[in-house]
Amino acid sequence: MSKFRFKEDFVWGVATSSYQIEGAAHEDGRGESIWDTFCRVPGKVVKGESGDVACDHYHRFEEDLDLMAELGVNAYRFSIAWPRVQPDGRGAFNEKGIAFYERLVDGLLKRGIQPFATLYHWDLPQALQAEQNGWESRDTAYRFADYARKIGAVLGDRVASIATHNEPWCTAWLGNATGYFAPGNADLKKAAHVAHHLLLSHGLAVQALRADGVKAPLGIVLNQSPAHGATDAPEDLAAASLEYAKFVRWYMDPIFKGEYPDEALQWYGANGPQEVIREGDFDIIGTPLDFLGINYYTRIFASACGEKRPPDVHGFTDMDWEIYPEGLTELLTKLNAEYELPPIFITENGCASKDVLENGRVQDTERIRFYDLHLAALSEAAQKGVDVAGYFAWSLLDNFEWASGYDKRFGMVYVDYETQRRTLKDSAHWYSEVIAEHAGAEASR
Ligand code: IFM
Repeated sequence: MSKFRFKEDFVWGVATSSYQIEGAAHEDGRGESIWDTFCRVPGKVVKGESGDVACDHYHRFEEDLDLMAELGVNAYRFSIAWPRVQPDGRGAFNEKGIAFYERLVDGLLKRGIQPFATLYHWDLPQALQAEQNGWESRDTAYRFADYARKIGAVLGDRVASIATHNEPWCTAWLGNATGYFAPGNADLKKAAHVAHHLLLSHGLAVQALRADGVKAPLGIVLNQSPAHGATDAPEDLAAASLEYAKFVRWYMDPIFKGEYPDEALQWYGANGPQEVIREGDFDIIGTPLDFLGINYYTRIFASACGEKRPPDVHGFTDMDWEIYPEGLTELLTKLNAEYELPPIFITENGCASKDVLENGRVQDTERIRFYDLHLAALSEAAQKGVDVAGYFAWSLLDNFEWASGYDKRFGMVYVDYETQRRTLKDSAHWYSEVIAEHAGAEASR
């Protein structure tokens, strides 16, 4: 009997992204991405690591598909590397790159696993960055829609869904306001312009795919957290409200309400997106969606007087992110009350831990506890009326964790990067049992 209560056709999946696992960075005509460039900048990535080889998934995808089948997942969320299929981000497409994703999708379908594709998980073709400052340029949004159209034409009848972007907040904020991610800009105004063009590109891509008759459900994936004040003092509550407006509402409001939140616009002041917003943009951005993907990891803990650490209730992950499962229920019920939402998928949820492979086993009990707590919180949200359609654990494999390199392990499957040998961790066996129990409970309903 499953303790998690989800709907009958609930989607149980695992997620990854192209640059984090594929490797084969210089093979079969793949173009450079901004992450290839960024990884070469000294000091940007821990130990100067890169996704050049990563999990070598490009060569080992069949083995990885077998692992998914062994886990019993019914869905796999992956991303397509734009520079692998269109090396310069415009013009000619690379047939070999496209063929890789066709093999991947067909391999999933053969194993009864639904392919959930994401078009952009941060690996912008470097040529677009060099020629027109990437997402700072409005034209990049149109280039993205062309690329989306090609993927729709090739894979649109075989994938279970297409998400335009993964976590545009990270692209805009970490890539352009703090410089922590590629392309490494530290300029608030750039970040605001980039965010607007990302949203525009999302709407343009959805419109283009629909115009072409693509039947796969279309959506976007946003990273979200509820925000709490460190205390109940009005200044702390105001800080929390502002962080929520910058992090969550900045993306939700344009998509579902046709405007940016005033509170955040005021905070941006002259650094806001006003110069790049054109008439009609919000109609494009607000094109209706078939689903919303939410990536949930932790909550925002805001204080008016700089950083404050939350109390240690459920502990912290190896990223030093607070484990706060109740935030998932809170976030989803709040969103459900505030917006007209399409069905929701939790498209990422997971934790990094200091895993050790010993005698062929990885006893990642912390990760099991993390998943267990979050699935319970998700189940509670479903009981409270949120239309929860599925859950994707982040991640199938240990992989390249961006600026943290390979130091942080998020996988259910341990990867020995020397040998590329994969080992199912205890959490993988646990997840497999949860999925089987749920299927059993459904069958006996
Ligand atoms: O690894 C990332 C992923 O690429 C996007 N969401 C958060 C994960 C963990 O940091």
